[in-house]
Amino acid sequence: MSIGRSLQRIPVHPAAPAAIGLALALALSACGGTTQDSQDDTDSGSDDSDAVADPDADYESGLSLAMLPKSVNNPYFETSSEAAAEVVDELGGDYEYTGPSDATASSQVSYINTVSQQGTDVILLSANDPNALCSSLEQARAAGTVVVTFDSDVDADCRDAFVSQVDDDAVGETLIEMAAEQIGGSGTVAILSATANATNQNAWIDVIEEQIETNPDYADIELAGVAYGDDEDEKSFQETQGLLQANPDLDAIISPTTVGIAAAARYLSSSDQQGEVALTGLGTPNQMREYVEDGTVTEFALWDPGELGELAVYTGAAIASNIITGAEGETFTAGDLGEYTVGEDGVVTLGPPARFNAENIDDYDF
Ligand code: RAM
Repeated sequence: MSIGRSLQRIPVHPAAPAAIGLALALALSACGGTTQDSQDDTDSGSDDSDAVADPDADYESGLSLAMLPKSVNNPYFETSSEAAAEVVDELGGDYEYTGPSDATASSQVSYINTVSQQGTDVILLSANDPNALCSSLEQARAAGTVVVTFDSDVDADCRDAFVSQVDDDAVGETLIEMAAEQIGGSGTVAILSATANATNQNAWIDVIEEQIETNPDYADIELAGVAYGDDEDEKSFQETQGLLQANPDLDAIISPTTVGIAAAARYLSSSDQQGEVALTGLGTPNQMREYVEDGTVTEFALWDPGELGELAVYTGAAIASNIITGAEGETFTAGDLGEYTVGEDGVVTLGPPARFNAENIDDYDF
């Protein structure tokens, strides 16, 4: 999928918070919390080890899907959820968005257990840890629930498929390239991450570190360290302050989390280091607009979290409908997003990231 095609769809999921919040609330109350009887759909589910993919099959109607983000109250996941709810509606299914308020694996376990015990056909999960959720996910799968991770994966043995936003290398390379561009190719950078065990964050940080160590373009860049804001606004704000105090010569902060970059931008915008210390990373245009306008941030990147939510729904529904099993090479059509092929280890990848700056940020609304 090309960037252009991907981004043309963004206005379809405008983040008009009041209207969407109301629509979502109505949709969720109509679903009654997704309590589909586990006996009424014995065909779907990953425990069916004899499942054979039928690429010509239709999506089943009446499927129940639950999205479990890393934590609720994060605009990134709310955008994914709003778009996911629309697709589930189009497919004639039931949808629930549920999860903890803190981004920890231990808090996610009880939500996984609950939706599984409710007989939910498909769990769409952004994981706070690669391994700690595996035993509850295995129980869910044994009970017939299809487990699709999106955004942040678990160990490949614990789920049926992973819907990746972007290839990890592309994310890490984009992040270090933006930072290098913004500090003239040399200087000290620090990373403000989310939680220490988040699979996606750690994969991207690994790529940044490897690029700094091995890519001659970044020979003059030094990594001062990594701080963790836990995808909490206040903690991310304080960690930004800590990074700046501990590294008085810091040239740039890379924050590969939408929560972290917004909090760091808020800190920098009212500090005397605004414009002195570059800030880049992964953010939503709506959260970052004011900081691009006031000169705190030059450029950052992201993908469309709405499309990520849509693709997660189609992937989960395709497995639950036996259109695919999650094996490499299988193909399925994800509505208007088009055709996707399952890659190695059951990974389905949305597309490349896009960069946002003063020239284009007003073209986006999410
Ligand atoms: C935060 C979360 C999420 C990540 C985005 C970029 O919202 O950490 O997992 O993908 O940022």
